[in-house]
Parts: sequence; C-alpha cells; structure tokens
Amino acid sequence: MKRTLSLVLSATLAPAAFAGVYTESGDAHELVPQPVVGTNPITAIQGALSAASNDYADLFSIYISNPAAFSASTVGGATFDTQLFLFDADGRGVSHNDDAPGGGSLQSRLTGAFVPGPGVYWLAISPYNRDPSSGFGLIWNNSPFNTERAPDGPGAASALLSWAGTGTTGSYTIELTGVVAVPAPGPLLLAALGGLLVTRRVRTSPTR
Ligand SMILES: [Ca+2]
Ligand SMILES: [Ca+2]
Ligand SMILES: [Ca+2]
Repeated sequence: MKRTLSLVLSATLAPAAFAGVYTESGDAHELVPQPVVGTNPITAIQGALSAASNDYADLFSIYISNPAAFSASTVGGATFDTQLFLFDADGRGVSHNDDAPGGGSLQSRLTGAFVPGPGVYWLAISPYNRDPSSGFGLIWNNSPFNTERAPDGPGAASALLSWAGTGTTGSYTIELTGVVAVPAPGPLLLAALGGLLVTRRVRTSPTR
C-alpha cells in the first residue's frame, strides 16, 4: 500500500516533458500501473524497456475519454517487436495486439473496438514474447499475431497476476488518441486516509 501511494504521488508530481506527451517516470512497474498525467489531450507515452535492468513490461493507467476514437500504437514508435495489452481498472483483459493488423509491422496497434465505455484503463507494453497471466494461465493466447483480440487464453476471465517471458527491448513511443489524463487520485486518497485516522481517533478515545 505504501509502495502504491508513493508511486502514485511521484508520478503525479513528475513534470511532463511537454504538453500532451507523458514520459515514463523512472521505470513503470508491470503490475502496479503508473498514472499518465499531464496536459490534455494525452497524445503519447514515451518510455523504455531494458533487458539489462530486467525491465520487460511497463504498465500505465490512462483515461479513455472517447472509446470510438481510442487508439494506441507503437507503429513507427519502436524498433523492437512490441506487444500492447489493454486491461480494465480491475486488471481484467480488454484487448491485445502483437503485430499491427494488416501486416507489414512487428509493432502494435489497439483500437476502441473492445472498450465498453469511457473510464480508467491499464495499458501495458512488452516485447514479444513477454505475456500476462491471471491465476488460471495466459490471459491471451500467443497467436494469431496480426489481429486485435479480446482475452482468449485459459486465464481470460481473471485479473492480471504475473508476467512471463523475455524479448528484445528498447525505447518506445505509444501514440494515443481518445485519451486524457487520469484524474488525480492524490487529494481523494489523502482525504480518505484522513477520514480513516479521524475515525480511529474517535473510536479509541475514552468515553466521557
Ligand atoms: Ca520501463
Ligand atoms: Ca517496467
Ligand atoms: Ca509484435
């Protein structure tokens, strides 16, 4: 919990490189999403994966404001074989693409085809072939590669729990459309924690 809070706060306070483009703060965790904040609309995420530091997946939380216009693409934004995965805010799979539909690219492209409505979603990037699993196995099967797919693996119905596999890494740009900054959770979280402390104090104070 402490770790989550510090990650959230550090990401919230990190200055954006320039308007609309979010730059990975340190290394984004692969199970605790790093909130994408900045000036709206958010047009890209820039970051890096690095085999040298065992960094094989980055997970971000984004706010999809317009599902019909949503896209996330590494086509032209990376030189390695990327994969993109979209999860809901509970970590359940929404859609995945390995190699962009239509062929000709090892980079990836997601659309809003499987996005049920506006809200917070988690977006992950990994190299081929590091894949996410729930407690019941792979959330998506390994192939077909050139299609955007809803979860179709043995672990499809359950939330993200782990990643396995490695691959060739590098820096990346994920171009985005239909995305705005994640609403800042800081004040709400602090208010909730404050309320908890007040409640505890009241409960533990002696009867008058
Ligand atoms: Ca990273
Ligand atoms: Ca990472
Ligand atoms: Ca790929």
